[in-house]
Amino acid sequence: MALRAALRNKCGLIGLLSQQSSCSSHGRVYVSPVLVAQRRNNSTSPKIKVDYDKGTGVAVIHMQSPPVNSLSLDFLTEFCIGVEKLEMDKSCRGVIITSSQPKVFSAGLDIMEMYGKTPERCGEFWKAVQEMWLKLYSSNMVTIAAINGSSPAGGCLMSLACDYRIMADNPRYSIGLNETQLGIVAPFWFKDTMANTVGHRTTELALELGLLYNPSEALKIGLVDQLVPEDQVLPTATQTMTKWLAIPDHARQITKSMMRKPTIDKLTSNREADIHNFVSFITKDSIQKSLRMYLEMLKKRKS
Ligand code: CO8
Repeated sequence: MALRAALRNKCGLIGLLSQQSSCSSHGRVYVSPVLVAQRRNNSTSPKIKVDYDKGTGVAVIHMQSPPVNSLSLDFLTEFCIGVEKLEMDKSCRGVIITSSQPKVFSAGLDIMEMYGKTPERCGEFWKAVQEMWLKLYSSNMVTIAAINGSSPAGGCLMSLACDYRIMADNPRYSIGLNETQLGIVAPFWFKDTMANTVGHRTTELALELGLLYNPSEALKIGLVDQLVPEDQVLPTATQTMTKWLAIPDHARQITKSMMRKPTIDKLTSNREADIHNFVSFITKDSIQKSLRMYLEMLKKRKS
C-alpha cells in the first residue's frame, strides 16, 4: 500500500510524457505516451515485449533490443512505461524480466549514451536510469529476474532491483558491478542495492575490483538465488512466481517496503544532486577518455 502511494506521488514517466502529448478533453487528438516515446526513438520496433496473462496475474517482460539489450534512453523510457502500466493494472501481481537476445540478459547502460553527449542529454539519460531502478526496487509486484545470459553493470543493477534472481548455469556468463573496470564509479544507490543483497564486505571487494562473477560464484556470494539449466530459466521463474504469489500481497508489500524504503528514500531525496554528480563526472575529459578506451577494447575483443 505504502509503495503504491509512493508510486502515485512520484512524477511518473507516463505522467511526464502525457504532459507532452495532446489531450482529448480539450478537443485535441490524444497521443499515447508509448507513441511519443517511439516518435522520439525514431524507431517503430519495440525494445520490450510484454506478455501478460490475466488468468495468473503474471507478466513477462522480454527485453529485445539487439545486439545486447544495452540500456539506452529509448530503451529505459519504453521499459519504465511498460512497468508503470503493469503496476497501475491492479490485476497484475507479478513480473518476470528476461531477455530475448542470445547469451546476454543486459549489457548494462548503453556506453554510447555516456560518450560524447551534451550535459543536458546526459542528465536526461541519468534521470531515466534512476527511474528504472526506482520503479523496480519499489514495485508492489513480485519481480523476478530470469537471467538467461551475461548481466554486467546496469544489467546486474536491474537484476538486483528484483525480488528474486534465477540465472542460467552457464560458466560463460557473468554478472556483477564492474564499473571500476571502465574507469567509472558505481553510484551510492548501486552500491546500496548490492550491499543490501550480499553484505558490506563482499560489496566492497566487488566494487573496488569491478568483479564479474560466473554463475557458481554469483550463487556462492548470494548475488543470484538459484542456478538452473539455461532452458529451465523461464519455467523455473514461473514456478517460483507461483510460490511468491501464495503469500498475501499486503503482508509481502509492507515487508518489502520496510526492507527497501531507507535505500529508496536516500535516492528520492537526492535525485537532482545525483544527476548533477553524474553529469559533471561523466563529462570530464579523463572519464570520456576512459570510456573511449573501453569502447575500443570492446571492438578489438570482437575482432
Ligand atoms: N553499451 C553499448 N554498446 C555495447 C555495450 C554497452 N554496454 N556492450 C556491448 N556493446 C556493443 C559492442 O561494442 C558490440 O558492438 P559492435 O557490434 O558494433 O562491435 C556489440 O554491442 C556486441 O557486443 P559483443 O560482441 O561484446 O557481444 P558478446 O555477446 O560477445 O558479449 C557482453 C556481450 C558480455 C555484454 C559484452 O558486450 C560486454 O561485456 N559489454 C560491456 C558491458 C559493460 O561493461 N557494461 C558497462 C556499462 S556501464 C553501466 O552499466 C553502469 C554505469 C554507471 C555509471 C556511473 C557513473 C557515475
